[in-house]
Amino acid sequence: MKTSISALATIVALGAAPAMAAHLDYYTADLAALNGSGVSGTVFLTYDGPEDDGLRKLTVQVAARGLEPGAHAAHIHGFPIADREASVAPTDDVFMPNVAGPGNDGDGFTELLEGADFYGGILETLTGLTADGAGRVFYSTIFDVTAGGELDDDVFSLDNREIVLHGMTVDVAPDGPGGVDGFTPAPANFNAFLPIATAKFERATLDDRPDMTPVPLPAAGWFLIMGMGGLGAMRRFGRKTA
Ligand SMILES: [Cu+2]
Repeated sequence: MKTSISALATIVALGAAPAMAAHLDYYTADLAALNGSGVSGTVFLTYDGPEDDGLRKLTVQVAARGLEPGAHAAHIHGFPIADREASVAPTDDVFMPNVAGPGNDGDGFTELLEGADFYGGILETLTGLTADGAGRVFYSTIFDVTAGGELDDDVFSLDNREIVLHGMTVDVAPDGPGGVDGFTPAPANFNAFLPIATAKFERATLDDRPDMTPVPLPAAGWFLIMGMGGLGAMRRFGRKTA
């Protein structure tokens, strides 16, 4: 049922093809919405481990929906290797944004730095992640991690690492240092760094890879897109999902 991969996913698979004898590790993460964003989706990582040539690469695939159309910041977050601790997605059951306390200004938002206590700092940036006109993301990128770095470990692992998606429009500016959260004053009210979804990576198999084929929108969705700009919007939509 996962055989209907798109051209995009096929390219990714071909990219990993020379690694027949390599050790592949898979991780998956189900996105949990933050700050009432309504975002959901799946993230899938393929770590192509060292071969004779010593090359290592990490493929990141994101299939998500419920985002505001346009560009979004997105990162792999985690704690430093020397200070590794178990990360936790800062959902409302572990971080109550309305309850002020240490590391929580109680303003009702799970802000960038409040969340960082749970998912750590930025380890890798998913450059160019963009939601289409219907708020959907089908994104893939490959990191060359041959040189190791922040994601490296004694045994390369993405355990206790998370993905965080950012950026949504809010009615009220979160408290705290405004510049830190990238809040743009009204009328834009777009908070570029506000976390909108996060997920902790878990070990997976290839069967867990999300279907990267954009399913056709229901008729109502097409009417919405048409209403948002007619053919121009359709052309943009087609290019983003090609
Ligand atoms: Cu981030």
